Amino acid sequence: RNPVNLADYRAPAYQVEHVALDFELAPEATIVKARLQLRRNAPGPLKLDGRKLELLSVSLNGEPLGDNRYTLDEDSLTIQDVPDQAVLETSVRINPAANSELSGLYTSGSGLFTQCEPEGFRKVTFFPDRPDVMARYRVRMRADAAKFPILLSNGNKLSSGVENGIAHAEWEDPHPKPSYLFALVAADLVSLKDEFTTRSGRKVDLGIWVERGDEARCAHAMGALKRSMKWDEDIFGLEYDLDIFNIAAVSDFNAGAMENKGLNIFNTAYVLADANSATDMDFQNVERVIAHEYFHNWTGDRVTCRDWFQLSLKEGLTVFRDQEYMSDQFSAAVKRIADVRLLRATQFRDDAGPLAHPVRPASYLEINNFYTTTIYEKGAEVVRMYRTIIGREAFRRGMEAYIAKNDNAAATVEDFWAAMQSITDIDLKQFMLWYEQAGTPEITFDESWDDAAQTFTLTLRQRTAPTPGQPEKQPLLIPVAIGLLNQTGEEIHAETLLLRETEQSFTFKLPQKPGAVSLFRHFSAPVKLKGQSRARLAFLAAHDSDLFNRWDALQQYASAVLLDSVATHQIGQPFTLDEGLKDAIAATLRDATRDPAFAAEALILPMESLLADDMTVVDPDAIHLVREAARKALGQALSAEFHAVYEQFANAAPDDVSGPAMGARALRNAALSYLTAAEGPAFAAAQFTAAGNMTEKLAALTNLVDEPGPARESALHAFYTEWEHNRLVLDKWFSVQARSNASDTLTRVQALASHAAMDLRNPNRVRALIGAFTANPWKFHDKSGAGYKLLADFVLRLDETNPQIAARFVTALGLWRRFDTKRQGLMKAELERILAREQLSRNTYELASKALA
Ligand code: DPP
Ligand code: ZN
Repeated sequence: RNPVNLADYRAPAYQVEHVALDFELAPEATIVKARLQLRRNAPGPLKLDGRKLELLSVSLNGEPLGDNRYTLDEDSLTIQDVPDQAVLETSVRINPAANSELSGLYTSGSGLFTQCEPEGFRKVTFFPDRPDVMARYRVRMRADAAKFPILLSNGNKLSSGVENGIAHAEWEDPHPKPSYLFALVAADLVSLKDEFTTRSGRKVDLGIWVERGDEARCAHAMGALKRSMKWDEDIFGLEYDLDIFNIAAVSDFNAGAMENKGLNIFNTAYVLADANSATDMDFQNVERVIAHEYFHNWTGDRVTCRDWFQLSLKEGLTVFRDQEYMSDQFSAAVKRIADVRLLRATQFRDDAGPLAHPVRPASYLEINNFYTTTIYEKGAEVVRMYRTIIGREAFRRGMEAYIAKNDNAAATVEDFWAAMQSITDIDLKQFMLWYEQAGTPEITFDESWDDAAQTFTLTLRQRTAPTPGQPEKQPLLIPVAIGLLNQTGEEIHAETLLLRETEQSFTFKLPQKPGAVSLFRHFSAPVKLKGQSRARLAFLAAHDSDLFNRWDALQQYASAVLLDSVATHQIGQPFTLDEGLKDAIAATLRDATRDPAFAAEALILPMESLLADDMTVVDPDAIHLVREAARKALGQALSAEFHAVYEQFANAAPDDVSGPAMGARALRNAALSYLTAAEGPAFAAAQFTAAGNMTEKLAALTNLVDEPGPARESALHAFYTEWEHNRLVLDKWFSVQARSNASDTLTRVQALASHAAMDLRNPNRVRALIGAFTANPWKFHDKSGAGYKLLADFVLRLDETNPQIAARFVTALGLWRRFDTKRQGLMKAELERILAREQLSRNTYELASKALA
């Protein structure tokens, strides 16, 4: 098992100028003929990637090649002595029905779909399957018209029709693209159609292709697509560049969606949504993912990556773009809060464990293991920091320079950096470290006031802990957005500082001694800020004009007092509610009308996993008991206030998915959680019965499943009976049980694992059960070790069919060093059991071995 290293990058020996593909499609035996126009680019033989392909014929410049002219192994076809200009033709047979990895060409339901990123195209045909080989494609397809009436590929459609029961179609993509952006769909689908006229007047036909009966649930996705197209023109001046934009939805899909040029392929979970079956969160996810994939048309497709080490070049940038889009659609502060919550809960954890890696890794065994929150979300933070450092206007010009310079090319993160550096005088050299150094910097600070000079001095220190392979870290260039508040909480100064040194002081001349400094406003850098006193946090939670920091101060305050309670619990003392926390929650409730969505976020106590991150030895039981005790005590102490909020915000129309309506429901559901903790399941049961949409229904069910008994059973039964035939809703039925705090969660999850509706081939269903279960720290870390065993069993079963999904779950065992010795032993034993399996996939091997190292 040899790693791939960034340092070993070599340009491809041949470029492919044009590809003609011919598909005779059938689920069990598809014939793919490829005609490649080759042009020499660098010294070396012609090496084509190919996996699980049955080679039928190969010819060079029209001459069939005997098997003495090439070497064929499991992964490649190599031909020596190829002229500098040549036409290579191959013909292969593949079996999409047997493709359970869901990469390459595979069957889902009765249709055929592709997923080629990152290395799926090599399972379709022999090809230099690397992103720096960009070609123009022409695709012909033929298939049984009764089963596959719809034949789609990238670009514009040249022709289609039916002859003698055989459907045929021909597509051409005028833009050169890497093979990972190739797409093909052959299925019996129907479409919701619409159109969009770009700002220069190009009329674009839009189509969202889904199974019959699902058309009615595509309206939100279509709206999101048109909003995204307009937004990218308005904000970045980027316009769509083909006459057709299609989206096809598929039920079995490893990821969320895929940005194939002109033909995005989506997990149904990110397309289908109506108020009856989808929660507000689902609606927002559809909006976000539609935007994300659409934005890739420029940041990913027109400008692509030179190699997979540069993955964040397209993903970090495109996540940043979808974050900005979403914050323009809804509340910017609430969006920032949600993004930072995710970053801390997943990326900060990864960064602190054995799987930590830089935004641009230097080496990998299996690239599929690097579609991580570090590449995506930390990558987005890196892009955001450029903007914070050089300013919005300069950033926009930097983006223009980046696109103009790298259009139709395969770029590196240095190219992005160079574009930004080209339009600013600020020295960005040091900024490259953000791509190269893993780990989350920790920031501490000191402050002093000189009364005579009327100056305030802020000293900031940065330190990044060692990560695997990187024992020594250098100081980073960190933008620190600050606000200085006076004694009554009014802002007297705001500025963005650039921290470059390990320790650096900044002095301000001020009319008066500040009351408090608000640091890292709007989370201006992905760092951990340490050492804020509780008094300071309480003050900022009450006064900061930066809404993000106001929320964050309350979170940090709550974390501190809950962790105190964990310590008291561990020495056998009873729980007492902190008065400051009670006051802050009461103030949030009093203020709720001003911004209900913000209030809903502020009411949520820090997640168990986040509290765990701040403990030297994680005690999942104590964390859970304390957090629940706090929820209950707050619900009791502020009963009248929670009731009032619950009543006051009951008026949003069930099918209204505007920001204010979603905010009202979020706030109400936050109150419901406290009311249930304090007063039992009556409210949740009533809400379950009265619910007018899925948001209300699922929130009620989430509260009901925590308590074993008839209320839970009848609600689960009713939900199952109503939604048995809707896969996406049935996923919710699985995950709500896997997330439950009830005493019998483990046995229920075990039973659900062999439920008739459990489907190992369907990644959404597996994630709904196992992904949700690992997000339930109290149950997953049950001290019996049963949770670990259940997970490892799944990893081993899935590894045989879908290694990409299997490997993902290994990360849940990666943090074993953080636990007590008993749990450590149990977690390690499961990792060792996984590694002991013969024929383990490269995916799972890489993560399990790194987790143990
Ligand atoms: N490239 C995809 C994305 O949009 C992942 N499969 O993130
Ligand atoms: Zn993406």
